[in-house]
Amino acid sequence: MADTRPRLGIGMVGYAFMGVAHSHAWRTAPRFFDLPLAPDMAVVAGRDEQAVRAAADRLGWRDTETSWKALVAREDVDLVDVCTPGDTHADIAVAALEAGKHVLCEKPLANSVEEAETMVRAAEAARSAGALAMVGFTYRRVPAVQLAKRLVDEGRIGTVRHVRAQYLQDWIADPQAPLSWRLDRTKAGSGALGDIGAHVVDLAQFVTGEHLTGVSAVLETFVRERPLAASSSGLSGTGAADGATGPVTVDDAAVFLARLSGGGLATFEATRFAYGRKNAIRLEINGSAGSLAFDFEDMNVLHYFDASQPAWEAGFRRVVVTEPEHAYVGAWWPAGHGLGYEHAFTHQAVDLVRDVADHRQPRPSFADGLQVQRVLDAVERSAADRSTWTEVPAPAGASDDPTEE
Ligand code: SOE
Repeated sequence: MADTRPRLGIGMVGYAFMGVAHSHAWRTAPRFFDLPLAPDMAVVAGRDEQAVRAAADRLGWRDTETSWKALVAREDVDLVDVCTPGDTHADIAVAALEAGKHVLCEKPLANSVEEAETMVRAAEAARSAGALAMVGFTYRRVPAVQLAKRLVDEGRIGTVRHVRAQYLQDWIADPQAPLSWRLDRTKAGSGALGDIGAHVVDLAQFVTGEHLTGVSAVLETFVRERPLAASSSGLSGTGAADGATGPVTVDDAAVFLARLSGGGLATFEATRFAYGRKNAIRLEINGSAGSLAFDFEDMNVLHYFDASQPAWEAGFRRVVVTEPEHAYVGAWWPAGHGLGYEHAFTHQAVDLVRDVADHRQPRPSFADGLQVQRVLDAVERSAADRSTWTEVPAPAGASDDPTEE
């Protein structure tokens, strides 16, 4: 039966991990959700013609380009999906918005506050011409996170006193893990801070409805030299090249305190050195009337403590967030069957298509992305300012120099 819905031509730039996740979302969204527009996976762009052609065949894109500028210029592209490293987000998103295209840009929005501000200005200018922009903080669209926000918004935990947010991974805890673009400041902008810290900053602000007003931070790079990946040293195959190494120019871990606009206190941790933690996004919120706790490694569950319970029966309630009443869940499986990492990307695509059809500003907006970028920048400035650090004298006979045995 012919699809009578208006077409929404999608053009995606980049086809690595995020490109794969976004492609899955564009393929899946119209099959599980009623959409007012029909997403058309028109074209994917990548510099290597043979590789991008193979990616298009594998991921379901109709055509390819080897230049993002050519993709942006195409008449059959209405929305540009930016799935590239952070050093290209601003150029691609601004060009697309100026060409009147809608934009979905992966997180973090940019590699600097200045770039993010430029992107916000372009988004504001483009909106008057009908083009809309969203930044891809997908974890907001996990049903358990949506439930957490609903409980906060309904006052069920009262005034927020504490937020405890962690994003723990371990994929480079091995010093022999080779260099990648994520460890190169010129490409990634920062390390764990911008890659995964950005997610928990956005989550904390989204769920509480508050913003961070100030931070005090430490950053650390534990492993400063790493083997070059064979592919980047001109050798064939993957894995480390023989002996060649290169510098790590980003943080391996970020730890910071923060104050929230509602008066509460927050602690954040983002690290890629937490052996055993693969993608552990943990958010605990303690309020004046209760608490919430979420762990992405158990992503279909939200723990809720209602402080009004009588002491003899009080305890955290383990809510299995798989009922049709829960956000997005009704489109998927019966209660108890659960969702995964990829579903939040599909929810992101669904909401963006509906926002475009209704000419509604998508959230998180580029302005939301700029707020996160300002937090990241404040963390880096705080970490660089040792004047706020209070030394503790080493115990007698001990050294506080980590390089000394
Ligand atoms: C980091 O390893 C990463 O790939 C992030 O960059 C993504 O945003 C997150 O969804 C999964 O982990």
